[in-house]
Amino acid sequence: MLEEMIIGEPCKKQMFEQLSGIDFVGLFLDGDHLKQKISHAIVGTLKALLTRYAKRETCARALVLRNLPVDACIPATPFDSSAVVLGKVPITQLTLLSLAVNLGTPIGFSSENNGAIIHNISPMKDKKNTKSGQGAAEPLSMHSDFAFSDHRPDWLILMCLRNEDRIPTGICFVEQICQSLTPEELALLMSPSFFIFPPESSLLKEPRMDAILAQRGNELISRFNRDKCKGQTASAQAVLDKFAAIADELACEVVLTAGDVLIFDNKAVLHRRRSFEAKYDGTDRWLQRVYCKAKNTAKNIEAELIRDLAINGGV
Ligand SMILES: O=C(O)CCC(=O)C(=O)O
Ligand SMILES: [Fe+2]
Repeated sequence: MLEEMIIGEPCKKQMFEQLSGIDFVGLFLDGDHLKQKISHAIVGTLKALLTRYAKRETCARALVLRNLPVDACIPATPFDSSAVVLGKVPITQLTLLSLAVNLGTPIGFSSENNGAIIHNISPMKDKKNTKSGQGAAEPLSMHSDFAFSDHRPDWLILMCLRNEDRIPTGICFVEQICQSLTPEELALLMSPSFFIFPPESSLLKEPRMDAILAQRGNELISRFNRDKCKGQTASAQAVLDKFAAIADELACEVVLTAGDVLIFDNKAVLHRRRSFEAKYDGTDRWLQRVYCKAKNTAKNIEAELIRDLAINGGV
C-alpha cells in the first residue's frame, strides 16, 4: 500500500543538471515546450514507478520518494502569508512539477492560494489558529482534500524543503479501514446519509448530501473529512465516528526531510497532521504541495476550473 524509493546519487545529479537548465519563469510563458523538458528530467526506474503508480498497476496508493533534488541553498521558511516565494526555490519547484506532469496534470483552484499551482505548507503567523496547512496551532484531523468537491484532486504531492522538528504527515488507507467494518456499516457509509460541508474559503455555504464511501473498480474510496462530515441520523453519525477512530488507529506516520516527497491518492488515502509549536523564525517545517488530476480527466480541467471560478467568485 505504501511504496518507498530512495533515489540514487547519479540519478539525483542527472535530474538536478537537467532541471538547472530550465528557466522557471519561462515555464509559465512557454508551457508546452518546457513542460516536455521537465517531464524528461525523470527517467529510468523512477519514471517506471510513477507510470505504474498513476495507472494503478500496483497496489501502492502512496509513494515516499527520498533524496530528490532541491535547491543548494533553501531560503528561510516563509511565515508571513503575503511573502513572495515563487521562483526562489526553482529546482525544488521544478522537481515537484516534473513529478506532477509524469503522474497527470497539475491543477489549481481559485479558492486555494488564489489558483496557484504550487502551495507553501508552512506555519504562517497570521493564520496560526486556522485549520489549514498554514495553521500550526490547530491539528488537521484525518481528511481527503476538497472532499466536498466534484473536482477534488486525484493526487497530492508534498515535497519537503525543511523539517528539523521531524513533524510527520499521518496517512491511512481507506481499504484497510473498511476491513474493520461490518457489511452493514459499509452499506451505511456507501449511502447518501451524510452532510459534507465546504471549507470557509468556499463561497458555497450549503453542505452536499453524499456517501462517505464509493466503489472505484475493485476498491473503496472515500470523501471523508473528520471536521467537515456529519451523519444525518444518529446511526450514520455512530458509523462515521467508528470510521474516524479506526482511521486514527491505523495511521502510519511519514516523516519527510529535505528532498523527500510523499505522493498519495487523495481518494484512497486519508491524511492528517498534528498541531505543533511554530517558531516563525525561518526554521519551521516547510513543505510545498501540488494537486494533480489523472491524465484521462485532463480534458475536463478547463471546464472544471471555470466552474470553480464561477463558484468561488474568481480571483
Ligand atoms: O502538513 C502536512 O503534513 C499535510 C497538510 C495537508 O493536509 C495538506 O497539505 O493537504
Ligand atoms: Fe490536506
